[in-house]
Amino acid sequence: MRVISVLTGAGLLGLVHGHGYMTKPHSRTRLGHEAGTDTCPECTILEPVTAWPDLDAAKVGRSGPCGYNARVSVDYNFPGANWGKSTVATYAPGDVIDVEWCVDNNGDHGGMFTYRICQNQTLVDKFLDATYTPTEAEKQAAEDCFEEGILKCTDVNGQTCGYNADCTSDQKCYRNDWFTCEGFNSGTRCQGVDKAALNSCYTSIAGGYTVTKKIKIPNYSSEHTLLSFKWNSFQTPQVYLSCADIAISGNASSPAPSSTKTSVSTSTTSTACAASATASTVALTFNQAVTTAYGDTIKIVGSIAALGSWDVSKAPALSAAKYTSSNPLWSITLSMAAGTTFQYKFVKVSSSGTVTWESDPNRSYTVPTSCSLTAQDVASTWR
Ligand SMILES: [Cu+2]
Repeated sequence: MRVISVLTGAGLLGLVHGHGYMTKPHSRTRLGHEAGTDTCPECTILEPVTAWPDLDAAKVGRSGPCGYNARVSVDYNFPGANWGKSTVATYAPGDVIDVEWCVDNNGDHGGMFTYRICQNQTLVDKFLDATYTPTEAEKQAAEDCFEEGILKCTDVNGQTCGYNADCTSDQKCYRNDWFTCEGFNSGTRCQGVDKAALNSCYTSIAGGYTVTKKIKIPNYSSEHTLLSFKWNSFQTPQVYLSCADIAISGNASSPAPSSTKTSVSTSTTSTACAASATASTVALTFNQAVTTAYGDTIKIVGSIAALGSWDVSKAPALSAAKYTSSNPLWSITLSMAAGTTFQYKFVKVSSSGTVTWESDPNRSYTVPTSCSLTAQDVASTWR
């Protein structure tokens, strides 16, 4: 089904209308595109289905929780040559991370979206075996598990979580645990979330806009699991699904080193602070000014596991949500234990995979241990 009024005057463009897919962390779909296998990553669509106003009404069918791109006949529900065999990011339970998807300029259908983790490893394992294609029953069982494991907007402290302007309070879409695009009828739509520049992320049809939100990693650990993205379109009977392969390990809320505690307790002014033990972690926001070309990604790689242990493929990527031509800012917020010391650099990864490192020496940083400090900005410029 297509919306005829949109097609009027749009001609053939309407027939190839664009859509969206998860870009950060790198979804299987994004990796498929970057490997040249998938010429239209934003075209992984479950259709036609009831997408609105009941967000969970649609059965996933062959699309499963990770998506099936019928245009290029790629099933993302099992590992392919260039995706799914290893994880693209490692997080700790309780981490608050930036996640991003990309909406095409010609297929911004409005609606609502969510990110999910299924905590049934037995179910998820069926999607991690390159030699096995999950059945539709297994795909639906996993989808049901993902629906139980939504990572609520409201779980992230300080994040604004609203209701969708196209949803009325008597409808099933009236919920703020999912994320909402701006109103479709108001014209701002999903691109209104970041208000990012055209081509701030890659789509094949009309250029993409980033859509960035924060999620909180659940208290769960797995060497290899899936983060599933689901976008329910308001305008069209379509649902968009993609998955990223991630690991969850460690403990984000570990207390500061005991040596720090000892020194704090000797100070009379800090005694109350030590007792309340508030600043065990600090939300560090790295704002890196760096001009990039279309398709580039900026990552932060460093000496600790959260920064990939100097492995660029495991390093977290920054978001270009704040990027403008006059203020080329890439940023990321990472939750780190107070007192942690590490070295790092920023790297630029081109769309072809070429990695460019910042010049020496390494940057270094120690997470502050001040009791009242829970968030800290770290600004820098590419060198
Ligand atoms: Cu579409």
